[in-house]
Amino acid sequence: MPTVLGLDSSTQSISAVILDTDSGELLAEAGVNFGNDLPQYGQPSGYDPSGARGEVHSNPMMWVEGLDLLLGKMKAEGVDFSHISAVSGSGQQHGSVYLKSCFGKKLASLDASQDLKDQLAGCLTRTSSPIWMDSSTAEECAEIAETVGGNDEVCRRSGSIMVERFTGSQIRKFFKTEPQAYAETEVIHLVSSFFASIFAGKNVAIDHGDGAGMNLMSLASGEWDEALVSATAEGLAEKLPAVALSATLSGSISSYFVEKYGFSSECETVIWSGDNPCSLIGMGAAMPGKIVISLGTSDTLFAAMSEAKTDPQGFGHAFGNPAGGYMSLICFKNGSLAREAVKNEFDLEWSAFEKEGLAETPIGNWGLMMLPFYEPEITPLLDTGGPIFSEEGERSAAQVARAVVEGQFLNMRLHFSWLEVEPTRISITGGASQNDGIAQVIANVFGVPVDRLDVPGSAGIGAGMRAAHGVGGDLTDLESKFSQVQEGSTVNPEEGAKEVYNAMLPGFKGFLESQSG
Ligand code: XUL
Repeated sequence: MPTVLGLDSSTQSISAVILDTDSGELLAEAGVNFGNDLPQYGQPSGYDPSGARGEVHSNPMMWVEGLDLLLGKMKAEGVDFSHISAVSGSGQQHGSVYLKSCFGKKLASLDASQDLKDQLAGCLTRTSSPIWMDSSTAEECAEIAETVGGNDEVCRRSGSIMVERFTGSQIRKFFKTEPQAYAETEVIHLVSSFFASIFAGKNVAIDHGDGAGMNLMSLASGEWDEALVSATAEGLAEKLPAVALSATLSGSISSYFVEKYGFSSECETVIWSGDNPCSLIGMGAAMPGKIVISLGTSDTLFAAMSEAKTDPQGFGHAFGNPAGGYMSLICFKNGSLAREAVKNEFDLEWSAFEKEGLAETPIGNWGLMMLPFYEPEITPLLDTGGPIFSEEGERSAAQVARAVVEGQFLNMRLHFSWLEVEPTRISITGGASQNDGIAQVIANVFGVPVDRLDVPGSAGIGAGMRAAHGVGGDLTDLESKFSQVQEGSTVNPEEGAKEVYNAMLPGFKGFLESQSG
């Protein structure tokens, strides 16, 4: 079994893991943080903070420069890329990159003595990429839904109602506002397929996992949905790459990586997927039965599904499962940035969110509830203009620290019921999952044990596992090696906690509804 490279291009960073799929060892890991390592782009959290009217865009050349920086750093640290048999990756979902016809030609003849950024910058027709945090396309969502016959029909076709952060409405907005640049666009990639193309040295396909997050793919057939594509923008069918199974091989690695970083010219490339589908694999949740909560810039809850189920309320989504079949996904925009906002506002350390910190306040916070929406929330769709509390008055830092996490997970519990699964355990991943206090609140709110897995970043590990799967590796074997519960990491619910939250939930629901207008 091979040594593989898994990359993860996320909102705030790009990182890599090298896995030995024989021994189950993590051979190397490294990362580049866009804010810290590439401050010249002025995007401290990985996106342009000056976006107006809900626009959130990133500079795709910052991502590309991040990749060169990452591989250069690893090489300088002595990492030998020549043993890697296969590479794949994970991209933040929904973000899109708009390219001229020269992109394909440039990829086929990249010069290893120059940087990717200098060679590819001239191929963009749109210098910025709308990303998943963007909420500026309500109008376009409504237009597409109306053309296709309403949101129920969009959901039946694509697995989700029209969603502002999904790629379709973003493409329509570009088509309407910059028709000339749209016309010059030969290909529109997702973050995942953009990077996959760079590695393969040619334009490659979008996979079913990430493709389903565009409001353009038919969930039933796994092909582009003609009605949705033509309702989105004129001539779009010709600008979309093919859509393919996640385990699709895309040929040997581009000579750029062979010459510059020492990869073997026989290293295979496997098409990339979205971060949540990759995390599903990395968390060992490819088969139905496991619920995963990922605590990142966004918090997500996902699980494999044996059949494609859709959320009647429209907040949840059905995507392709990279292992075959489907997965559900619910995304909460106010994840780590909201927790961080509380930490910064009260000048707290993360330890304030640990068990000892949260122990200063009781489970249920004396009835204090918070809608922890520092950014307009997407589940549910709600713009409260900042966090709001159920009670007026003075609040201690400890109370607010508890309130933000309780609010986040009560909201999550309220919005996952359409999956109709009664979890018996939950696996958690992402930066904040190592925080015992936050893990305890999750266990208490859901009333089940919470496991931490031995994987440092489930999207990157999942990408590596997908690379191995693409060249014939067995997913069950890979899961047994890379997706094990970290010893001693399980957090059990505290006695009586679930009852407190059961009692709080109707009040929390009412509080949310009172703000929805
Ligand atoms: C999922 C979503 C986010 C991004 C974050 O629908 O929008 O989880 O994938 O990278």
